[in-house]
Amino acid sequence: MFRLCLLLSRDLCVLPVVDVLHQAIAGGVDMVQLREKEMTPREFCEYAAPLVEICKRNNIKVVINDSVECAMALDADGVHLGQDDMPVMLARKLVGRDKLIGLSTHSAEQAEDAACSGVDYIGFGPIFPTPTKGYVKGLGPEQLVLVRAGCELPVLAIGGIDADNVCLVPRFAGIAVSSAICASVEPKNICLLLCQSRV
Ligand code: 3NM
Repeated sequence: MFRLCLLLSRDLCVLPVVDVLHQAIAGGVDMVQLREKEMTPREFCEYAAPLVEICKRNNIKVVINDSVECAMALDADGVHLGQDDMPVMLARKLVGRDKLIGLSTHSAEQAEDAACSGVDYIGFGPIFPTPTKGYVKGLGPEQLVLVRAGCELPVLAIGGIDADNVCLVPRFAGIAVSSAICASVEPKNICLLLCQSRV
């Protein structure tokens, strides 16, 4: 089970991305997802390779958003898939049993389907509205209770979570956070605050 996943996106960062990553690790993140929607695979691999190394050196799990190919090429710990990405069964064939596969889910039904799909964890959201992915409405933290009822996999609540509203997210869920950490001038302190809410 993961407590705090940093969704690291370069364009959201106020500080240099490597500094954000180091601070987030110092602040207690236990998983990092590298999420870049605008880079070519070549740009992404060059950008991501040193970040993957930093995570490995610090024993932090690192997963790659969307691209099974890049995840494998970079020898990341796994891949995080969306509902429209490669089917989980096929991704598993490629990455093998030892790698993590995460899946984004957006309803209790999708979470229930994920339970028997062979993924290692699910993301569930958006919990709150968030400009990061253009969601003007959140599903609400109370939906996580329904998710838990139909799916025993580790769940990462995602979407609009920050230091002020994290207390509303049930503690059985880990959290995945992007802008509240990346866009902060003090990522370490934000991570410390977010982690405190999970104990
Ligand atoms: N996925 P922030 S919400 C990438 O609901 C992503 O599946 C979501 O960024 C989902 O912490 C989201 O800045 C954005 O809101 C998360």
